[in-house]
Amino acid sequence: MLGRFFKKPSDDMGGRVPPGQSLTARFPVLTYGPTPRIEPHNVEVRVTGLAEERTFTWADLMALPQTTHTYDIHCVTHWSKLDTTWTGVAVPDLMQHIQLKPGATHVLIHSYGGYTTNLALSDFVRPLNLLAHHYEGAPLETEHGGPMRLVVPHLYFWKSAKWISGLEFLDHDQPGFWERNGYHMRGDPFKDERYSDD
Ligand SMILES: Nc1nc2c(c(=O)[nH]1)N[C@H]1C(S)=C(S)[C@@H](COP(=O)(O)O)O[C@H]1N2
Ligand SMILES: [Mo]
Repeated sequence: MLGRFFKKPSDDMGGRVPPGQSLTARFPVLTYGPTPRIEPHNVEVRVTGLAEERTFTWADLMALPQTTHTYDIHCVTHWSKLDTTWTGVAVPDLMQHIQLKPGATHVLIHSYGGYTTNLALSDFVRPLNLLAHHYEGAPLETEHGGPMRLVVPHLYFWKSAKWISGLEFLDHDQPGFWERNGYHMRGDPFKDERYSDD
């Protein structure tokens, strides 16, 4: 059944397919729990914790530089998808408007609906990371995290929080939803960092 949609790469596509992953041309939806439906004009991203508290409205985010990137994504459930194109606010551009407090080393990403995931600042503040609102040139579908999701392409896709609502800066690493349920704290697909006992 799965063989119809997932094909084992004949090679690793020049190093682009991590160990244990198979390519798909589809775009599976993986959501734990109900799908929150938020109108773009209601989207807010709240900054809390070890940073000057502030809230980015949708208008604030749209007024920032908009960046488009094409790259590969890797889900811990063993599918990878090559050459996905996303448009949104690059995290370093957002960080220009966030004043961190001394000691901040990590960020816990919050989503509408209660999902969370953790990142070291060195994994969060990267030019390829986007607060994305368009996928393949069209507004991001609700199921895939629209109006706005994080995309962190160098880590497994569970780090790419859909329906992003907040950034909580911390002086320690605090596990998010899947990390509390056994997933790896970092999740580098090229190191096969799937589960916390790996
Ligand atoms: N808010 C939220 N973000 C989430 C999830 C979720 O359940 N809720 N699932 C994660 C997981 S496990 C994966 S693999 C990707 C799936 O994104 P997709 O449904 O667009 O393929 O979203 C991640 N972000
Ligand atoms: Mo996932």
